[in-house]
Amino acid sequence: MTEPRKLLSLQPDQVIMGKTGTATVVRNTGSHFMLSELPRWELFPAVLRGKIRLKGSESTNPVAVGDHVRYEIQDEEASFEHPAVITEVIDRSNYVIRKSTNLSRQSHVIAANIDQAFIVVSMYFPEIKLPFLDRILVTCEVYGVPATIVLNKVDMYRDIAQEQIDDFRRIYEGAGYRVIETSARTGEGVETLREACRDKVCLFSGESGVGKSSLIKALDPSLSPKVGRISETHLQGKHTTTFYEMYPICSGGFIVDTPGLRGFGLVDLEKEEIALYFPEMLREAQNCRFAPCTHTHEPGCAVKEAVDDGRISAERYNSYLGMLEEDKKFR
Ligand SMILES: Nc1nc2c(ncn2[C@@H]2O[C@H](COP(=O)(O)OP(=O)(O)O)[C@@H](O)[C@H]2O)c(=O)[nH]1
Ligand SMILES: [Mg+2]
Ligand SMILES: [Zn+2]
Repeated sequence: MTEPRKLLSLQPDQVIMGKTGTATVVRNTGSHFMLSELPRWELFPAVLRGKIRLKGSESTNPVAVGDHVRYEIQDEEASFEHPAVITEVIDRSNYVIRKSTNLSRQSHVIAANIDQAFIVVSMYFPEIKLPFLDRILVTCEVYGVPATIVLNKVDMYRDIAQEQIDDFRRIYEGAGYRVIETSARTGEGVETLREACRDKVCLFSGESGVGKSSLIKALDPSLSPKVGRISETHLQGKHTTTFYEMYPICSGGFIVDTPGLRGFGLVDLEKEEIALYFPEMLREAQNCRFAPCTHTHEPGCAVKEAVDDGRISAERYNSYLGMLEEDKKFR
């Protein structure tokens, strides 16, 4: 909490009861929010003022974890009896949403103001599916959230799959993404990951079972195991009962754990827009003869040329073609 006001230094008739401040939403329990003035980790309860609730458009939660809010408190310190009142949500730099799978088309903001997303994958156990990874990377690009790929469980398959690991790095580093190899079991790469998280608000996402919770515990053993409690199946078709939470890492930085890859729904994209969110295609597309270009059949397509001579990986290009095809299905 903020420094107590020095009430004693004021004349009695100048005493102002209550104060205002700015803080970050670190938890949403349903009945109230917990705020902290990051990077300090001193939580205090807060509630919404009615009008913000009304402003919340089609999203089921107008205030999300990661939101920067202004608050007012009546007393010296907020308490559950007298919580702080959130008076304003400051404009978000970015956010990720999850669309409900039912027909209501409602969306739920998972987290806001994310500095870095870590997309956790494993080459095996569970076996990686590149088109799924590419879809999540596209989603991050659309949301304006910088993504880093974490290739976890390397202890389990490095001996048998070094070549595949090298290929994986070639594909994704070539596309412009950082790849960090880790093992939550042996601790390999954990220090690198810790550095990448330092002083940032981070989002961990990835298929169930890839080791997100294990990595978070490897980063900070004091964090509670309930980090990974939200399961993807639990979320299907629901949109109001899930609450996300931010966890402080002792070495600096904050993590929001999210459920599997389907956890954040694909955004609505027009066919012509998809290539804009493959950074390496965007780079090459400037040299296409026609604009717009779908990069499929057009003569003088610089993207296809780049695929042919290996500057764009065939795997990424295939994911792109798949997204063009399945476009409608993912809405
Ligand atoms: N060998 C090995 N197993 C791991 C590693 N990371 C996680 N696991 C195991 O994989 C399983 C799933 O891990 P968990 O952290 O729950 O995955 P989450 O669903 O992504 O949160 C657990 O049995 C972990 O012990 C790793 O780096 N190496
Ligand atoms: Mg988990
Ligand atoms: Zn083209």
